[in-house]
Amino acid sequence: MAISLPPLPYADNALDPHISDRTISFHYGKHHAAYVNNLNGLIEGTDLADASLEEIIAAAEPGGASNPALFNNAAQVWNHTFYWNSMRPSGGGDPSGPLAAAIDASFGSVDAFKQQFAADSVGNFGSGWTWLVREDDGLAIVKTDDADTPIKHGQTPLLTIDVWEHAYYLDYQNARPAYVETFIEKLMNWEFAAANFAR
Ligand code: MN3
Repeated sequence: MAISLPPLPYADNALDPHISDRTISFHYGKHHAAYVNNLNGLIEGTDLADASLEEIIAAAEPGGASNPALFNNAAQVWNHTFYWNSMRPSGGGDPSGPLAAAIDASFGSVDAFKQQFAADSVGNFGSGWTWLVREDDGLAIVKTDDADTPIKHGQTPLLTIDVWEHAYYLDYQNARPAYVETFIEKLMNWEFAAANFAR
């Protein structure tokens, strides 16, 4: 059973004007779809042909000798699906309930979290991702490079922002800080984060 491209959780133009349907058409329709197609080509006829995405990620070593192409494509499929769900139309605002309490405990305040998340997203050199994750002793912000993903490192992702240039260049050109600020203030899906936190 091949890995499928999950449908977007909203219409192609639902995040406009913050993320345009033109960006979605390339980022989801070309980049994310290509990772799915590449992955299916890599697993076809192998003992991973019927494996879940998470099983494939666990079976491949990031950058290791075993199969970096397998890891990169599988992790990028997983990361992008998580990214689409990390945004919603009319998102932003503040968390509530147990997640808000956990953010206060780990970062001091929601505003302090937002400042650190923005700084780490802007400062993540090159292509990668910035994540809010749950670790054994609380919440943390982690940056990953290229396709790397927290699920490979025993962390539970709650939210992510894609800071590869293809995520924002059509709408923001080189202005990554403007994309990051818009993501936090207008798009961030706290309900998704809270649901992941409650697992
Ligand atoms: Mn991307």
